[in-house]
Amino acid sequence: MKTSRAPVWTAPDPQAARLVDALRRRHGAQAGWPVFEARLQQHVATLRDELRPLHGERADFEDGVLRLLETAWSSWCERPADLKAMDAERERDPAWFQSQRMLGGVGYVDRFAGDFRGVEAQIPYFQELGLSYLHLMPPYLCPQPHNDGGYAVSSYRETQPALGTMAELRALAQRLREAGISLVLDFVFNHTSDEHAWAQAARAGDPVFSEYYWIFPDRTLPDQYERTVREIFPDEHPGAFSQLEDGRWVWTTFHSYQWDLNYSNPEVFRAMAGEMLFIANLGVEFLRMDAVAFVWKRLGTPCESLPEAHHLLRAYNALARIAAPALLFKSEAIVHPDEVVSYISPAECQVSYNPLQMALLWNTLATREVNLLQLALAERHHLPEGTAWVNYVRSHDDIGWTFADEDAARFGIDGFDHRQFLNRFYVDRFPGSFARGVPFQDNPATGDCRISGTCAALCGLEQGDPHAVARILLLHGVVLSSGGIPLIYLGDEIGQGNDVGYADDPARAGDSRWVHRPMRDPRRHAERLDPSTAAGRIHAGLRHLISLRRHLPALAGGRLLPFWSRHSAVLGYRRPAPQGDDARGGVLVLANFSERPASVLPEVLSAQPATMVDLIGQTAFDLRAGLTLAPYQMVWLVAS
Ligand code: OTU
Repeated sequence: MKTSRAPVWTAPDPQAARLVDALRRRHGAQAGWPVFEARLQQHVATLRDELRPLHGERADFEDGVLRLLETAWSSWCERPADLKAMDAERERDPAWFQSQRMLGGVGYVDRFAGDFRGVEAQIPYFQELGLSYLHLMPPYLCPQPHNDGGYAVSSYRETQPALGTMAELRALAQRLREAGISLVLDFVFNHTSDEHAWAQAARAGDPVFSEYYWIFPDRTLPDQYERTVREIFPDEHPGAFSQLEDGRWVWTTFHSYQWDLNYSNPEVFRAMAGEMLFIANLGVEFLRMDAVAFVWKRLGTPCESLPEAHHLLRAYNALARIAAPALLFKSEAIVHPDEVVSYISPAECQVSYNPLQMALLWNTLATREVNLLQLALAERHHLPEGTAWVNYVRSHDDIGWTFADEDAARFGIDGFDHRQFLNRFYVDRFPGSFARGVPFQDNPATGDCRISGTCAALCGLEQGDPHAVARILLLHGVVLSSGGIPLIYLGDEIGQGNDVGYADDPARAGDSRWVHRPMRDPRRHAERLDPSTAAGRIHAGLRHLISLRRHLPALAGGRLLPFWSRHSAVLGYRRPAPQGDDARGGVLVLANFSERPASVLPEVLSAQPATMVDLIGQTAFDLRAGLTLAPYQMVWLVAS
């Protein structure tokens, strides 16, 4: 991505120029104007172009864009000076998040630290781990007790009282920033909770706010839509709609208390843009764009990843470039890999979860065959300049088996059957499985099922499997070395196990994802410094990998060259040196995904230097003799 210092010129697009002129007439004399205008000049045409396919046919389209820009201007006026300074800094160095020092952590405010002040008190712990990015699960006001872990937002401008005040959240963002940690929050923009003021007005029959959602008088259209949309949370309600007390039906992709917003109404985009910029001004540096695939609907389609969903995201992005340019977007699309990448570009979402790598890491542990993961690294890892993967082992969500069936078919694997195997394996219904997961949204009608469970539980730590710690470190080792921003689900760094108690809490019982959202366990946290415990071994192993990574420039950015080990259980890839392609300065990663020793033959390694040193184990290898990896061993080899 090129650094673009905005030249002052009149936008060639006459409509866009008219918009700038109109705003200049109103605000041109004010202090913040020149900087705002420079960015406006640069992005206003894009903003308008992205909105045109959505709302361009309306007579009041231009007026609507002008009102949107008024929102952007007031938000810019309210943006604190230190964030404006960060805006300029990030524009000068747009590749800042590609550093090998970037490391993410994610957790719930209440479950990890009680409240915002509690999180603040954990900053030294985050620094000990090396975090530079902290994603807090949605802390916004939400219904009680059912709120989908915060993903049902009742107000984007209020916090859950139990977590603290908005002022405390803002202060936390600042403390984190001072500690070199970027705050990441969600923008839950596909839906609001049914307790949001807009939803309450709609429920009461207000015609203006009824247009904010997809509300239908009867089942005629819902029935037609349901012919082509899939069920996301079938445990809670079948199909995509829920019935209101007055008999009308509202679109609820997720729970019945999460109402999908109607972006075909330009008022919705305008209102939500204001909420987004409000969140940006809290000091948020990455916005996790929740459920991006679902934001646009059209009859006769799956209503997922429609072209308009991309226009929407790019319009939000253009607005951010104008009024909060330090803000970057992270896409959350847990869908087919071709669709996942369609959201990733500097103009749309600069970073994205990598659900394919995540799912295939678990697949590889189960099968002891690297085939699919190796193929994904070879063919699906490369991203456009200026963007990055967020690689992760576990998140707060379930594991869905989102690999492409056509990829699996290349190895003679049937996608459907293989998913059935993986589900059985991870819920311990397969002989010899080491995993102790739980099914999520098991749908007998379609055979779909996803998996819940903590990293430790899925790796076999609970029942004392002797390889569990090595498996946990292996998965994290790939995430830490394959490029992009690694993201640790807080608790996994000490091997926290499943929280089976969720089933006794009526607020959580219906959602098995709570099994892997345990409260922070203070005892295990204390054990992290004790090498005789599993927590201590995991924590020390991870910290070792993290500190090695910080000093390896080859692990910055996302460039990766696949290395075919010719052993079915050994994953391989090279991270080339930042300059040049020679082996010197680069890192060769080899990882054994089985509980048996695995040998890579000398001829496979013949193009590598004769002697290489594994940084993890501090061992030199004579590659001319081949290389034998211990069970679940990973090596990061550099030329000696
Ligand atoms: C996301 O996940 C969040 O991560 C979940 O925690 C929320 O419950 C949900 O949105 C609603 O806000 O289905 O199981 O394919 O891409 O959007 C997780 C669907 C989910 C996913 C995703 C969704």
